[in-house]
Amino acid sequence: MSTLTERVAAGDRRALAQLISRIEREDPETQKILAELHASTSRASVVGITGAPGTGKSTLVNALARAFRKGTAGERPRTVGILALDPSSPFSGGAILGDRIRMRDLALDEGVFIRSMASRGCLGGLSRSTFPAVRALDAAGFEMILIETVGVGQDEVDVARQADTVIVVETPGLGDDIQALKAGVLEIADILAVNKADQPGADSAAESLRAMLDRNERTLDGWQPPIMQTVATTGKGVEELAAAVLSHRDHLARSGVGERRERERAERDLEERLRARLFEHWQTAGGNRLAEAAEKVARRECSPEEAVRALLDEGRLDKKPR
Ligand SMILES: Nc1nc2c(ncn2[C@@H]2O[C@H](COP(=O)(O)OP(=O)(O)O)[C@@H](O)[C@H]2O)c(=O)[nH]1
Ligand SMILES: [Mg+2]
Repeated sequence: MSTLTERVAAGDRRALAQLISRIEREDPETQKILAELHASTSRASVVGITGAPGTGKSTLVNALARAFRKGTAGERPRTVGILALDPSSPFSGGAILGDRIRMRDLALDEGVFIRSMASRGCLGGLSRSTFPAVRALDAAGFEMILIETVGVGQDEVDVARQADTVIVVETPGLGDDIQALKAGVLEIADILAVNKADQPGADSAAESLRAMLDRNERTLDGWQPPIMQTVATTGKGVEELAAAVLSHRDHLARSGVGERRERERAERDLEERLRARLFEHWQTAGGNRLAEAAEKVARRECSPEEAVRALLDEGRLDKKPR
């Protein structure tokens, strides 16, 4: 077992930071380390926080982390890992002073690990390194893992798939704009937070969201997504939000939905890995004339069906799939 594995499993923060950097660089060595760490994972609750820029996600993540650290409503304090996938996040240093000050004590807390992950302008690269980073945080013993993602695109949906609980953050004053919300947003929400509830229109925003949720057809798995009002800057409503996250976690455990999702996640993950490996295998077995075949298909010299048959013959796998 590599020493980095042992150090991460023992909760060594520097080792954890190193491992996440390696994950970001897609260092092939991380495959082995993550494999070794696998048995130490799966104690953490993964919470995705998503919503449009400026809705207060970073501030809310900061406030939520404090609430979990303190322990709310008879709950014990928990350790918190934060992954900020938002390049403008105060966690990444790009913030106005007041926000940075608010985050400072958190950064000094030994029970909190904050990491911002750059996307390097590579779509999909974001979520590719996010999941391994979550595994690393989990293996290092962080109990609540908060992932901040910006906007709601495919990346966010992918990240949401990896999360146990998704909080979608909205703000008051949505008015009719709320109709413009992408349907996908509500589909992934386990909890809705109307943040900036100190501003006018919070109640009506909450009502509109409720109406939309009720119309929305989705598999609820026995869970009715609560709509919480929060003021992230003062912490108002944040303990309640933290309690809702824990109550969703309990629901996942009690109903068996959590286990089912974990199995489905593992299956998707294995399928992806298998596809990649089979493709590699085929390529190294001589199936490297993809471009040539594509040209023939484009020139109508052969059909895609024929091309695939020929390509499979070229890159014949030792064992044919049954
Ligand atoms: N009035 C008010 N401002 C807030 C609240 N939460 C966050 N903000 C402010 O909104 C701005 C954007 O917050 P930020 O957390 O960076 O939003 P993000 O882009 O969604 O991560 C910052 O200036 C925050 O101080 C809130 O509940 N009420
Ligand atoms: Mg942010």
